Amino acid sequence: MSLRRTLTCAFAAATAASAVAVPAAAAEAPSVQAIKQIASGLNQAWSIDFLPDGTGVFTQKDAKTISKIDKAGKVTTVQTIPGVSVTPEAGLLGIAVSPKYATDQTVFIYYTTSSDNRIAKLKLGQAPTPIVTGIPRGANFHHGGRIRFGPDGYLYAGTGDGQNGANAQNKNSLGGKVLRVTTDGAPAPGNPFNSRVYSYGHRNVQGLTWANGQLYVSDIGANKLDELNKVEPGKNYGWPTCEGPCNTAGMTNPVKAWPTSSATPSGLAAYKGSLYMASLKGGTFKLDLNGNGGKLWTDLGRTRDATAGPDGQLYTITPGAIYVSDGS
Ligand SMILES: [Ca+2]
Repeated sequence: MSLRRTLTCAFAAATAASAVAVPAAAAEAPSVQAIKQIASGLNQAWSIDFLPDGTGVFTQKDAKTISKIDKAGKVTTVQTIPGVSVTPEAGLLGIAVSPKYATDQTVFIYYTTSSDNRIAKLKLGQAPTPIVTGIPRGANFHHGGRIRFGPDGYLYAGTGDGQNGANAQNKNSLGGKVLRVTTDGAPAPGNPFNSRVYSYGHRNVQGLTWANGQLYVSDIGANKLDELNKVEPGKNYGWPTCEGPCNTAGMTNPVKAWPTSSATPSGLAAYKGSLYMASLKGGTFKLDLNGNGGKLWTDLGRTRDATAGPDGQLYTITPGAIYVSDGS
């Protein structure tokens, strides 16, 4: 059975069973690819992170839900987040588990409201408390949304320009930035401008990861070039003056760029020495640290997130499903 056929059957079965509760292990891994579907029937799944016991917690953008997925692939919806505004790119987006979860039981989320994008913290099952508000939102697009804790213990967020390129160059705007904050949402100590801003000149950052201590981010371009960037504090990554590499003084070029027709990158993971970059144009890029490489798993269609799990597996999120693999 082809992967496409397997997926179609799995989706149909999941839809018939329930639009919310998701049956586990709906499809077998095709023999030609070392990747296995562990959940299906999801409504714009967007991001996953893990509790200390290995349980996954993931968001569904359009369902506005946080769910758990256990090691057997059993999905349990924990809660629906109130006040979430859904557009083609907006909704309940990123999720990050506190590195001190064992003592603080705190999870962080990034979501869109009718007036902004924001980061909130919560205990699972309880109401969220916003810690960063006023990240610009556009009518439909460029919301950013990925959040990850760095190796320094601070929370990093990739934001979008809110469909206003000027936000990206305005250091007083939270749009078009990488932000770095404490768990209370305050500027993290050592930030370059004594604000929440860590880097600027981004368009729509949906991927963040660290390899050998270096922060890498993916940034979605407009209609020419998408980017993989090595991010340093205080640097200007060019948008909207530059899309892809350019020769403008004071602007930092990407490590690698791809035509927007082939990439449209989202989540980013460092795993087994490579970077895995989700692609909304289908498949997942497997890249070296200079951005060289190609795509895996193009049969999956668009991929939204890539996250290294604590179980040693690579998790791939598509709008409808979750997969695990060994990265090959
Ligand atoms: Ca750039």
